[in-house]
Amino acid sequence: MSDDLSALATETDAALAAAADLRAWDAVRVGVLGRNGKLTAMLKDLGKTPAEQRRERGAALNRLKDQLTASIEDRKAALESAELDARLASERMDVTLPPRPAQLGSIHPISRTMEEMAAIFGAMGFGINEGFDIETDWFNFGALNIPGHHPARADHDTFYLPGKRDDRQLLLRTQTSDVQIITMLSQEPPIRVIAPGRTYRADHDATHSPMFHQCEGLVIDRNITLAHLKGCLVDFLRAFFGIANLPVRFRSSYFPFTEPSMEVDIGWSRKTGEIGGGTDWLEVLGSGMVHPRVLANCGLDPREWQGFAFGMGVERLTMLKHGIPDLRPFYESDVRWLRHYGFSALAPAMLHEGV
Ligand code: 2NL
Repeated sequence: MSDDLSALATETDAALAAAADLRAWDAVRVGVLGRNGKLTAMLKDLGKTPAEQRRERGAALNRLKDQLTASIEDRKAALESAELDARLASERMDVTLPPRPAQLGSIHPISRTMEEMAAIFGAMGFGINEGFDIETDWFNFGALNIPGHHPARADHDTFYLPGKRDDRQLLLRTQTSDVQIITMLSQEPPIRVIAPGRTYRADHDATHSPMFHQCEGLVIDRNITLAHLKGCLVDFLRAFFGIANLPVRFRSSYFPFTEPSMEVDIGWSRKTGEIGGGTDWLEVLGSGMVHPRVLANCGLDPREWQGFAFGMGVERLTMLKHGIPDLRPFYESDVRWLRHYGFSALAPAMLHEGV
């Protein structure tokens, strides 16, 4: 082999050995075999070789080309396999590491209280209806016998919305009574329904949130009396608090949509906070016989149909049942608070068997 050919062979082998990755390898390949590569140039120059040496040099160049092509391909295979080895080493998974603990969610106390209300009233034959957070002032006030000038409209610190529906002012509902109005308008009596949901009042301090939850209930049938109301609510409160002999007191009150109206108190100890013990009374819900004008507003003849209704605050009952002292964390989504007061998704809503 002539000197220039063996020099190229030596030089190429050294460059291939020095190529640390496929990019460097490709530069060597192009430098030798590419269009402007050294070997390509030698082949092009074959024509300038004196005729008597041309045959021998041509054969030598072809052998060199085969030899270099083979060593270039060998180097490529070696680099590829080294690269794969490096990836396998760096991406290896250590199956002996302990698993990361799975984060289990929990049921929010508000949701759990509403599930319990649904379970207890459900067992008494009540269904659940849901209305809309945005209502007209007719469904929130007018149908409930609260006329435009009535002070209750101001009491409720209503969020009014720009815009109207059916020529009626839009607002965020201040209670879930809209649900019962819709139920009476769309469903023939007898009716037994509860309406849990979000309600809104422009009121914000340590004990009031502008968004909170209420659960109202409605029963309409023939010959419904105060005795039905009292029996139903005493049973509910005893089941909800899980205290079979919980003292319950009905105290005369006033709501525009019920007549007569009664506030409902349970026995507790102001000093220890214990529900069912002590000699003090704590107001927990409002109730009454549905006002005849409300029945008439919903197309029901008050001489044929009577009923009772009640309303309670979900946050308030949740705080009392679980001894939660502050209203604000209910809406702060602090996972430490939720872990402390939340409920396992697998624990069913309590029905207090035997109460
Ligand atoms: C309270 C008092 C109450 C009602 C809500 C009602 C609904 C219709 C007709 C008559 Cl459609 N009444 N709801 C009745 C009495 C009391 O809520 O203190 N809630 C937190």
